[in-house]
Amino acid sequence: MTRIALISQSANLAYFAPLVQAAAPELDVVVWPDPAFREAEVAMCWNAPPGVYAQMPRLRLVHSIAAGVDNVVAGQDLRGLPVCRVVDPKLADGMVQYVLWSVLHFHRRIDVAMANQRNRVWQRPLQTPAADCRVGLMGLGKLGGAIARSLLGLGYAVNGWSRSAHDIEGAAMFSGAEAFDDFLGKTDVLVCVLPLTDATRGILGKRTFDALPRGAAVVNCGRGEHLVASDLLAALDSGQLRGAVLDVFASEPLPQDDPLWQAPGVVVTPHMATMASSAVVAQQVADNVRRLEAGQPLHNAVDMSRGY
Ligand code: NDP
Ligand code: OXD
Repeated sequence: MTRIALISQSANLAYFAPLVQAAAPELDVVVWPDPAFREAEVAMCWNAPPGVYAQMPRLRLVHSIAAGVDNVVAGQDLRGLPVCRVVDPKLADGMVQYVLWSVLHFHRRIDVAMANQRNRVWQRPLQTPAADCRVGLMGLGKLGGAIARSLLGLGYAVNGWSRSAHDIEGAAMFSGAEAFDDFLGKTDVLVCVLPLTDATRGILGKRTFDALPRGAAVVNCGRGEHLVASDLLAALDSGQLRGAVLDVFASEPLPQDDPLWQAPGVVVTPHMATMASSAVVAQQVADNVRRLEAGQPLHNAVDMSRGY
């Protein structure tokens, strides 16, 4: 009987046990730190404790419960193990909604209206057509591609930046490090939906902010470690940036004393941009375990040479 271990150092994944069991009754499900995890062939993880796979000699598959795999591979010796992620079209729907709300916040100057409300000021902020608002998407994968198409449908000017070249009708496409500054210079609202890798860590920092037009805004829905928070605060302070919507943080929950909570122009949300349903996650993991056992190619396997 194949054993699957639910592993997280920050969340109690026990709620997945009945869902995985329902999707694959033949599996033996255990929850870390139950010592039985050591004999598991499959690790189903969010924020895995560093070094945990080294304690699992029978391990054959690492499966993230999320779209990102950064926190299931960080600090681990993967010894060539396959790593899979969750890809769910409904996940993209949620992200599209969140990013649309963030873009509207800046494009329709809701941020200005809210600041005015706090001072009882009745003043209509400048309103401009969507076509005049240039949204720059960092990442054009499952999520970024869906965001691009939705925003284009609403009339926004969409620029996209990715590692390899893409073609999305109606959007201006940029790829690679050499095109980054050009992309930034044409962006009013910068949206990050990149995966966290060695190449993208800290990418939302001073150099990037300085290359944006003065008064641009930033939305981070990727990972907290994309952002250099001190650089963001400095850019807001100097007026280089007008505001930021932040959904993800290097430390979650965001610590009580973190300056981002109170920074003028910053909206903090608790990693809620989107989430796959637990039943869908359990089904996708169960399907992949069956594929593993049958020697078939796995779905949504991550290319660990590029880190996503
Ligand atoms: P994908 O793997 O489908 O897409 C990743 C995109 O990022 C691709 O377009 C890729 O380029 C691009 N990219 C990767 N590295 C670089 C780089 N160095 N330079 C330029 N572009 C790069 O991922 P998803 O769209 O499914 O998810 C993206 C991330 O969103 C997740 O990893 C996760 O961190 C985050 N997320 C956040 C959630 C939230 O609630 N806040 C929920 C779900 C996900 P290319 O196309 O050329 O390969
Ligand atoms: C994900 C997330 O990566 O929830 O799916 O952040």
